[in-house]
Amino acid sequence: PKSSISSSSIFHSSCFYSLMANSNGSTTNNNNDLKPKFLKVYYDLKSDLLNDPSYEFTDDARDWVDKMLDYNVPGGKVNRGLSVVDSFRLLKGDEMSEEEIFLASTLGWCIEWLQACFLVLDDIMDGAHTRRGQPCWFRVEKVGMIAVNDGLLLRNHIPRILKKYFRQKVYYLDLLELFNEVEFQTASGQMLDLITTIEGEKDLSKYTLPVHRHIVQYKTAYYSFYLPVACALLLSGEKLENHINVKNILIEMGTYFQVQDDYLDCFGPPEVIGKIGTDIEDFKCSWLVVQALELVNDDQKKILYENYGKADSGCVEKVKRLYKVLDLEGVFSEYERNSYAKLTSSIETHPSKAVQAVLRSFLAKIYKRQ
Ligand code: GRG
Ligand code: NA
Repeated sequence: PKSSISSSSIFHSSCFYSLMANSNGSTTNNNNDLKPKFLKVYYDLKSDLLNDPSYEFTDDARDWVDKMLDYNVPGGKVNRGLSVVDSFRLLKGDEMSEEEIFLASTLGWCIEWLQACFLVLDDIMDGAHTRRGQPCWFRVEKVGMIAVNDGLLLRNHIPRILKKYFRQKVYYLDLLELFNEVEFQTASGQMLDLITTIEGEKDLSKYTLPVHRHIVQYKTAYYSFYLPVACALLLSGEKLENHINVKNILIEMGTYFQVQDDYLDCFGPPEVIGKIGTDIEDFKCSWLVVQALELVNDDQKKILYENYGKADSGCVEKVKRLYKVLDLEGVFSEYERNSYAKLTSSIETHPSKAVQAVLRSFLAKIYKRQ
């Protein structure tokens, strides 16, 4: 089943990458050489896993895992992974030791491992064809449904990495619980997304604001926005239960980010968003259709029900025209202004200047997309 939530969620659009690029086209990174250092850590972690003393690899087994990891783990934008290092640097307030850079990078890669697991499994569920500019892993010759098992392996690599480098830390249990919790939230969000789009039961009346919000928060905001900062907090010796507020703020930012993604799918110029949106044709549970359903009169509702989810340019045009009539552009700018103002004021009330800096850095990245 195709995922119902608009396009592909958080950190997806190529414009997110471009907003992180400065005028020279290079990636903005206050601590100049953090990204190369981060990228190198992948090879250390892969080598640890391939030489795991508790498993006797055959040459073929080692070779498979090696290729599977290279195919699925690096090669994305690594926004989530790098966010751990960036956030930790802001929390520390000064230079990080080489050891600290390594540990922060390792936690960042654990998130990228989780991401790889999600992508491998999600592409199977979606029947997708390409991912990161190459065939989906399960489409690769000889892989097929072995990809399901590879997804499980990717997930199981995370506690092995954590055990090797964090076993002695006082926050070890908190880290394990954090990853377990976030995995549960993501899989639950994925489930809701899947069951609202069961083939043959497609029904616009299931698309409501609370459902949209629930899917976005569980399926993407926890692992994409909260998890990187939670890892950085644990690494700085903070207790997560003292940061419920930080969690709420990040979940709110993740929600806004997805709403913006939904909005741009329809209203963003293709040359800016790097793709031609197809949320309307694909019957996605986009923020736009959910807002439209709130605002329509009976005649307009009929137009929506008759034209949404049809792969026909005339139908798509009718839906877009209705969005204009309902002034969804205005509704979006209003939502954007409100959420920015709310987030800014919650950030200001936070007692720690360092935590404020972390939250502001996320805010600056996501509210500057256009
Ligand atoms: C782990 C047991 C278990 C179940 C997981 C598969 C699943 C249940 C959930 C997956 C839902 C999910 C998060 C799908 C991926 C969403 C997606 C396409 C994200 C794209 O993120 P980007 O743009 O990608 O950051 P890159 O390529 O940059 O990493
Ligand atoms: Na990424």
